[in-house]
Amino acid sequence: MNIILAFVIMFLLAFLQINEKIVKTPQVESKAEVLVILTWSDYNNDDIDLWMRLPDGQTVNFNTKDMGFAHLERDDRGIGGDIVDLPEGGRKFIRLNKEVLTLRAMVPGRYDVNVQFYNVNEGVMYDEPRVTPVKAPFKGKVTLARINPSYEELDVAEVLMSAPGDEKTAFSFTINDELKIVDITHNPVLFVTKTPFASDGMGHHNDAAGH
Ligand SMILES: [Ca+2]
Ligand SMILES: [Ca+2]
Repeated sequence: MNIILAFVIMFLLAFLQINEKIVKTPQVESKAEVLVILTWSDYNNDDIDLWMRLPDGQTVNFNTKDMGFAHLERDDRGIGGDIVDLPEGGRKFIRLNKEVLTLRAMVPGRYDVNVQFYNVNEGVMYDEPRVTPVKAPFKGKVTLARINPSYEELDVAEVLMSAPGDEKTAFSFTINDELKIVDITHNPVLFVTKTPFASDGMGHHNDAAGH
């Protein structure tokens, strides 16, 4: 056998194995079982919040991001946080309006997922001053997806955000004893506005119960 050809084949096999590893890495690192993804127009400046009520009644939100197996990856504050200071000086906008909540385990029980309009951020698109920001009313999109054994979207809900303080139910779902997601409903189930630090509709913390 031509020794150069043999080397070429060995190189290609090694290369393919490396590529295969790169492709597989995200699955290996992903420990999430369920994703709940909130997105809204990247050209809206306002802060809206994703909330989940767990079977034990506790909630995951911007103020309590980590509740064991349930975790909010990031509180997106609309335009706040989209401004990135560059190491060489200056600023760049990375316009993104997205919050992701993960369940790392399938814990049986009923879950409620709501979105609340937290506050309005006035102002222009600093980097694109001729672009008019999207203003309320606007719609948020909430996706419910399973990760294992493969990515599967189970529901996509739209929530209309009209004014600060608005609370809308995206969906509720049950994880049953067979660890399947069943009984997805869209009936309004309000729990956010009862929480002390939720938006009071005035665009700031409602701390009436806090002092
Ligand atoms: Ca937010
Ligand atoms: Ca943002």
